[in-house]
Amino acid sequence: MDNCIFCKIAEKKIPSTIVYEDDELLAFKDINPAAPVHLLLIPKRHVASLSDCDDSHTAVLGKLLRLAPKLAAEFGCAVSYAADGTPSGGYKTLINSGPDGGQEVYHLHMHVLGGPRPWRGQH
Ligand code: DGP
Repeated sequence: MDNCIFCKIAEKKIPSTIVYEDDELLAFKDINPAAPVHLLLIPKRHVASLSDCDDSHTAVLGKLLRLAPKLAAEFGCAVSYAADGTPSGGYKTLINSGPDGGQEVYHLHMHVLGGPRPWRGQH
């Protein structure tokens, strides 16, 4: 997509702090972090939003979801359990869709937010 900022990031036409890349996915740091850890995970192939996905996106959506906990762990936000089962750590995954969903950039992306609270804004 010509005027898509995240396509340009995926094509390395504009700079970003890339934290993961493979053939289908890219992850980079949010330019305006709302939490100590704030990553954006995108499919490289342009699709505007979750609502624009069809069956051809099922596999890449699964890969996006599977990548989130791996990167969260890499950035110190893994969920872990004490011997008695009490959980600690963790992170939030968030996909905004459409104006009422708070979406600002129309290239599907998943936020991964973590680190000690409080976080900024409504995340
Ligand atoms: P959303 O509201 O879900 O569409 O979130 C878009 C996010 O994208 C927002 O947290 C800021 C981030 N963002 C916008 N432009 C850029 C950019 O050029 N580079 C990076 N790294 N992040 C950006």
